[in-house]
Amino acid sequence: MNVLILTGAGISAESGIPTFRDANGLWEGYAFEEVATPAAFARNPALVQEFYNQRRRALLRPEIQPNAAHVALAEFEKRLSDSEDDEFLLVTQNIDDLHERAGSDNVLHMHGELLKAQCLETLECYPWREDLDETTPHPDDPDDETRCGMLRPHVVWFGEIPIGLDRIEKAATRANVFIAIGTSGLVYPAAGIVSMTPPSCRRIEINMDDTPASPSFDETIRGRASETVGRVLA
Ligand code: BJW
Repeated sequence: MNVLILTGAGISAESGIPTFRDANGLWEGYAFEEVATPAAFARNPALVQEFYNQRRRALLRPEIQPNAAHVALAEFEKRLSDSEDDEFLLVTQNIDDLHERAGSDNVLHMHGELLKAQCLETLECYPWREDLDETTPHPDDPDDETRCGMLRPHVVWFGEIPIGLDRIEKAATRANVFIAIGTSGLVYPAAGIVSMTPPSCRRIEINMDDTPASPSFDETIRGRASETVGRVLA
C-alpha cells in the first residue's frame, strides 16, 4: 500500500499553534499574507524576522506538544514500515516540528521549517532555535559582524517554489490512499496534490469544515483531527 498524507495548520491547532485563516488571522494588525512574502522581507526585514521570532519562541514553549493526531500518524507509519511493500510519505505544510516530535520519520516540509535558518547567499540551511534579526552573525563566521543580516527563516513565502515538489508528485501518482488533514485547500500547489492522485486512489479529507477542495475527495470526515485521525488510520 502506498500512503500519502498531507497535513496543514488544523492538525497543530489543538497543540496550541494558531491556524492562518481563522476568524482573526492577524498578527499585530498585519494579515499574514503581508508578512509572508519576499517583497515584505525586502521592504521591512525587521518586521518579518520578528513575526517568525515570535512564532519560533511560541513553538518552543514547553506546553506546545504533539497531539493525538500527530501521534496516530507516527504510529501508523511504524506499523507500515514492518512491510517492505508499503510506502509512506507525510507531506506537511506546517513549519512546526510536531510530527518529528511525535516520532514520524518520513516527513517532507513543503513550506519549510521554523527551526532552521537559511543563508541568503549560499542558500545553506542551519538548525536554528534563537531569534533572528539584521545583526545575527552568520553561523559559519560567528565573529564577523560584517556578514550580518544574511540569514532568513527557512520558510516558503508566497511566490516562492515549495520544497520537494518532484518527490510529492511521484508519491501522489503512486498513491493508493491519500489523506489530507486540517488544511483549507486554498494554497497551491499543496491544494492541487489531490488531483495528482490516480482514479484508483482512495482520497480522504479530514477537516472541521468543508473546503473548496472537498469535492475532489471520495470521503470527507468532519471533526477535530485529534479525534478523527486515529480512528481513520486504525
Ligand atoms: C482543523 C482543526 C482541527 C482547524 N482538526 N481541522 C491564484 C490562484 C492560484 C494560486 C495562486 C494565485 N495567486 C497566487 C497563487 C500562488 C500562491 C497561492 O496559492 N495563493 C493562494 C492564497 C491564492 N502559492 C504560492 O505562492 C506558492 N508558490 C507557488 O505557487 O510557486 C509557483 C510554482 C509552484 C509550483 C511549480 C512552479 C511554480 C507558495 C505558497 C507558500 C505558502 N506559505 C505559507 C507560509 C509558510 C511559512 C509560515 O508558516 O509563515 O504556508 S502561507 C500559509 O498557508 C502557510 C500554510 O502552510 C499554508 C496553508 O494553510 P493551511 O495549512 O491550509 O492552514 P489554514 O489556516 O488555511 O487552514 C486550516 C484548516 O484546518 C481549516 O480548513 C480549518 O477548518 C481546519 N482545522 N482546526 C481538523 N482541530
